[in-house]
Amino acid sequence: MSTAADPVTDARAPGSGNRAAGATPSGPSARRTFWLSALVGVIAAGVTLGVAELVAVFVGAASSPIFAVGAWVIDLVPGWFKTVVIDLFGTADKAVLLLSLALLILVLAAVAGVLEYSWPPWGMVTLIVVAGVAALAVVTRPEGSGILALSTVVGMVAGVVVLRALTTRLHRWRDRTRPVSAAVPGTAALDRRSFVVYASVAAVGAAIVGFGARMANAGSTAVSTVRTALKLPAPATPAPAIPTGAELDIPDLSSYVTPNAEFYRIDTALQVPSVDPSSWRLRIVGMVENETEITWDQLLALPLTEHLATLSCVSNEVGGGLIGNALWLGYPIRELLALAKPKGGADMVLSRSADGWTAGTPLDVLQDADTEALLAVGMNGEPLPIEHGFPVRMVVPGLYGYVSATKWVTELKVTTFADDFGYWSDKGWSEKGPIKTESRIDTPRGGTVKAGTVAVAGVAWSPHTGIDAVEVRIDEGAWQKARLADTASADTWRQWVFEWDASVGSHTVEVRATDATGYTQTSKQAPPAPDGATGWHRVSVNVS
Ligand SMILES: Nc1nc2c(c(=O)[nH]1)N[C@H]1C(S)=C(S)[C@@H](COP(=O)(O)O)O[C@H]1N2
Ligand SMILES: [Mo]
Repeated sequence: MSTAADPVTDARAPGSGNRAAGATPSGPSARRTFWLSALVGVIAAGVTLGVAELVAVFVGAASSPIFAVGAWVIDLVPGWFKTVVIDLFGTADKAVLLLSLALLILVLAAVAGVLEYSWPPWGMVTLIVVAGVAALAVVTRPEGSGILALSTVVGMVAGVVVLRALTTRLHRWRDRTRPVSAAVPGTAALDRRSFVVYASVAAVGAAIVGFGARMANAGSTAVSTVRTALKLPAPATPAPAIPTGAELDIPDLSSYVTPNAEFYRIDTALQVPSVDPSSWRLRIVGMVENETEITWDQLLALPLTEHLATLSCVSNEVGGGLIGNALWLGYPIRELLALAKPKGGADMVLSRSADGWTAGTPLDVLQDADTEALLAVGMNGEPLPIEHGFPVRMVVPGLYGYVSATKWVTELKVTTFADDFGYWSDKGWSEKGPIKTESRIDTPRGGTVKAGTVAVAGVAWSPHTGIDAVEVRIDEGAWQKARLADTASADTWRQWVFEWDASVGSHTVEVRATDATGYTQTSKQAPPAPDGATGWHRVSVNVS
């Protein structure tokens, strides 16, 4: 910013009638003052959020107001709206939510600034009310508590101080345009400097402190350090070795086991819950003879089982990527349920996460001796990644994640479908969610290929039932058998390949699978809601 000339007064010099010849430069125009007062509001909001983030480093990441408000919005909006947003933005839905929230805050902040300048104390009142709502959101979250309001309250106090101080400075500067201000000692240049310096320091300070603190909060450093240092016990019952024939080794074909870094992630958590294993507990409550509680150390001391299973999201479109196969390490849930002894009449287990999310799983599936439903602690040879549920989650072969795969799980409530419902089942999704038989073409995924033999390959799944056959057809011709890769069990997807003698031109390729019950995938196109998408995956390929 130039100090030699005063851009404010220079710009409005011609025709401004309120300046006597030879008078000192005056303050900003009315119009400019309006925008500066809006800017004051934005800076005050920035200070509020920046300071709140800073305090949250000490009080706990769950006290961050913007994330608590975001989480609140997620829980409050109706199911159909969520479905629309997820359809439009897919897994970017959270970024979109946070961006909309930031925009709303920007507008409210500008309004607060303008109000405080022209109609005090209504700007302050606005800031306090908005911060109050945010504090309420923080406190009422499932992981919330009264003390967590501290971050927002301290941030709010800092914001009010800055709002007042900057508004006062803006008034002083602006008043230079009025003849009466000649009586006040000083010059517009000095008043301007006082405003600009205060505003810049507050804005830059808030940005640096806020950004730094946010990084610290997002890293949830404490729990990731604990996780890195962890060594899980070896399984008492290891998974059988994966047959070498399970992996076809075709470029662009999904690997049989999905690496953790590539495993899809779906949850409602704007901020990943940080759950320390040393304070983690699982309570088994509800319709049971013995209410049971198990700690992390007790869980690890039990004979653990290793099991390979494919997990899919009900929101997965035909051909979509919301599915993965991993080696899970955990303790069979049926054994824990046997300790708790469910009472007659119960038919559902409502599992609850540290962040309040719930899933309703059929009790008989969890008790079934042939279903490796696990309380999992390990994923592909390491502790669960934090975003995949560290320290403990559920994995139930054959069921979509929304009715079974509770991450950061802390409670199992034995109950009935008549009395309880899981998070999504209350929002237009089916209460039962067996994974549908499906298949996907991974390669070629469209584009252009060379004429001659083309390896068309992909995966097919019907977890817990198993896949018996995969067929491919070209240009809606006759169905032809693809070659199925080996599999470790019926609980995982299977790779398949079809050697296609591709001729020059444009072609369509389709796939369909038949599961171990003899059921062949329906051609009927259905959207994911309410209980999973159906239809044949089809790609268009140019052959040259
Ligand atoms: N706590 C919690 N657990 C959850 C969810 C959630 O929103 N919160 N989403 C479920 C859904 S819909 C799916 S598909 C799986 C996804 O697990 P992943 O992210 O490890 O792939 O987690 C399930 N467990
Ligand atoms: Mo899901």
